[in-house]
Amino acid sequence: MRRSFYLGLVAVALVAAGSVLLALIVRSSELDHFHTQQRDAAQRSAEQAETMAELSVGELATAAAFFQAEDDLTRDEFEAIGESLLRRGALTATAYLEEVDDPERDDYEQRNGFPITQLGLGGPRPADRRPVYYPVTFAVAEEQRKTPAGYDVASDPRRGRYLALARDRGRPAATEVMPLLVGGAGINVYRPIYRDGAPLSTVAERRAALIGFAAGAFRVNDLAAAAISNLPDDAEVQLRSGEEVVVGPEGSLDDAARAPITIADRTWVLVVRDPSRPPIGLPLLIAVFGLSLAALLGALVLIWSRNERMRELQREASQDPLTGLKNRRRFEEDLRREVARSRRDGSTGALMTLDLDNFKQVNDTLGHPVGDRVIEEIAGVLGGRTRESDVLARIGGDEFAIVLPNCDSEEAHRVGETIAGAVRDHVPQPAQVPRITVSVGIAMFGAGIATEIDSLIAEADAAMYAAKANGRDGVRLAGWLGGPREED
Ligand code: GH3
Ligand code: MG
Repeated sequence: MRRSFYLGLVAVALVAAGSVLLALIVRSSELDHFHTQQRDAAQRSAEQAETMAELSVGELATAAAFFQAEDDLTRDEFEAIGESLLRRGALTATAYLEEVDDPERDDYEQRNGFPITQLGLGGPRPADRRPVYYPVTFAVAEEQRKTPAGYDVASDPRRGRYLALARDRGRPAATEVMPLLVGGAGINVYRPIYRDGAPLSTVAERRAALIGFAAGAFRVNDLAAAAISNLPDDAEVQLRSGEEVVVGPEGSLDDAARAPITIADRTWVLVVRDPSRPPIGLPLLIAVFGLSLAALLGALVLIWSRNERMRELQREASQDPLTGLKNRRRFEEDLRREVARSRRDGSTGALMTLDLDNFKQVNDTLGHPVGDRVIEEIAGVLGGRTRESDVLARIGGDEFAIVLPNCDSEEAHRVGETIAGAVRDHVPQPAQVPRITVSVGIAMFGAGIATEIDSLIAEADAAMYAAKANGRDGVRLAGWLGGPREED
């Protein structure tokens, strides 16, 4: 019983632990799936932003190639190219600035209505070189009367060093995020343009061959907008440059995915956090269901074990510990029930008491343990000679009793003889144990026989003692002792 109880408890613990484990596995796989999706989304978004930037940087290459190939550009040609580059977003602004010799300056100023020194592009034009176009990112006269302001990028130390970097390295350079002249924060990409066919192996050669730059600008907001176009509306997005947040909410986003965005020679990090985490519903349901099942099982195990214990106690209370037969208390209960039933049915039954003959000798000569063993063996013999419906009990030291329902005195006598014969024929172990015999007394009960249980037992005992007195190893019927009993 104890073993089954502990096995039950182990099963309960397994169900509880299993359900919690299953819930955790389901939750972790849901989160894994979610994180993979979030990572893929961040990756896709970064690629999208990169593609947008690459297109623009590519346009710069086109523009650079054009400038490089042309020996010189007229104002009309410049405007046509500039227009096309503006339309395609490769440049944010263009301005054609004629370089004029000093003698022509007045004339130029007169024609254009503003002093060209404002643009920082004065000075004589070298005979062997085409005009140098440094990027002028903004040049417009907002009001007719005002002088237009031009912005010579090379003169700005913050931007100028990226121009120098691009020129010396021979490849596009991206600035850090800075305020753009066209408004908003963003990055500039400068691509160096060298004289066609010039040697470019060393920094010195590249510096000598430089004829200008193609410049592009990306507003970080546009970059972020390109990145988030395929993200859910409620996604939180940051564009980071190192640890600095360039676009998006400050601070770090918990449990977010990161993907690099590389533009020219610089890399930014796109941080994406999708707030629509998978709900905890299913794993919670599994855990609650599993734990409830475990609780139910636990309750069942407890109830079952209590019932088992009760049954065990009942068995112990009605069982003879040596032989496993019914004990005297249980025997009397069963006898009372059988007597009442026989009276109801109008049938008769027999009570048989059996006492081993001279059993004391076995104990005295071979010891109590051997005596015990013999009692057990005889119990086995009696069990083999009784039916399922009979009541067999050990009611004293070497005394047994059998209730035979639905039988008359003749049949009872016959059964008594058979049992006595079986005991006599039994060869007890070990070999030194002498053959055992038994004296049997029988008293009848049931229809027409008014007898209390105690006197019925006393009658059977008396018959049994009569059998002893008659030389033992025999069967006696109670009716033969003191004449027939009174009928009801
Ligand atoms: P009788 O033929 O008159 O019955 O003689 P007996 O020697 O069998 O004597 P009696 O029935 O009066 O005594 C029963 C003996 O059985 C007494 C005791 O030594 C022995 N006995 C009683 N209970 C146990 C038991 O549980 N185990 C063992 N080994 N012996 C028992
Ligand atoms: Mg005896």
